[in-house]
Amino acid sequence: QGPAQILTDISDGIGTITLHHEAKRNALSEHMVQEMIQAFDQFKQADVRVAILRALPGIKVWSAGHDVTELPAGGHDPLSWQDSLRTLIREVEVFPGPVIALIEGGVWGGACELVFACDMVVATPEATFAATPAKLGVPYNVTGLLTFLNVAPPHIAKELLFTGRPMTAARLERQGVINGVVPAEHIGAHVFEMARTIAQNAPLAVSVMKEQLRILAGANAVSPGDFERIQSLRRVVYNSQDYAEGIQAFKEKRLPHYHGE
Ligand code: KGA
Repeated sequence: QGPAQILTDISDGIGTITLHHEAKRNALSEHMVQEMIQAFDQFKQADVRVAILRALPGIKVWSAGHDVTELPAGGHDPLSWQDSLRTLIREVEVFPGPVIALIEGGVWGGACELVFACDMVVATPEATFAATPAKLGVPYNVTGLLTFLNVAPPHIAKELLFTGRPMTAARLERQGVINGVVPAEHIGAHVFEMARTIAQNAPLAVSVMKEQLRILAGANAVSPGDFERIQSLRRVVYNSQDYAEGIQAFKEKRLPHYHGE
């Protein structure tokens, strides 16, 4: 199994998960994701009312996103239902209490979606957020795109997804995508205060509202035909040479050469 890649803490009904695999820039490996799922289970048993998802204070990279070495080389859906990132995001969405993301440093790719899938997001002024599927040639999946569309205005979601460039916390706060920007020295206290306020409220009311909001946010009527069309379009992308090139280039630490085929 190897050493733990996260730290957990429970106090006053508030559970904290701290990403702690700095050597790999907190990439969301299968290993780390399994540990996070176990932590959420432990929080449920301990009647945790609010969860906080963070990395170590002062960190430069909050998370580098999906562990690219675990993405299939080609010919397979890189973001299928059982994929570790997808499993983790569902876990956050169905956790009975709110999950607050506390962000210092850069947030990349799948980690950007994970953070946007949290119920609230507070970041330091230096934090940045990048959605990278276009950089790697990855056909992002349907619920994944919906996470972006449910929190960001369409033009901002598209700028994130099409450019793959990091966007500042200040810009995302102005757009209402994240809840607040708080200097590093105060962010811990700020988020704990937010969590304490929620933890003092009626847990059933909070958790049932969260579940209702989750169901409403996913209530998009896509016909079976449209869904199959989306899947077939995505299949063209993950079967392409460009997808294989994107993953290979990452592993070889070089820029990819894309040809659109
Ligand atoms: N997956 C696997 N390993 C990773 C990784 C990732 N996403 N990101 C970094 N690493 C490894 C890297 O290979 C190196 O390993 C170590 O972490 C330190 O990275 O020491 P090793 O064995 O060589 P590095 O690059 O030296 O650190 P840095 O100079 O501090 O730069 C940090 C950043 C975050 C800027 C850099 O590591 C980076 O660009 N990482 C990739 C970010 C990214 O594009 N993520 C998107 C992943 O895709 C994704 O989530 C999806 C599904 N998507 O976009 O669709």
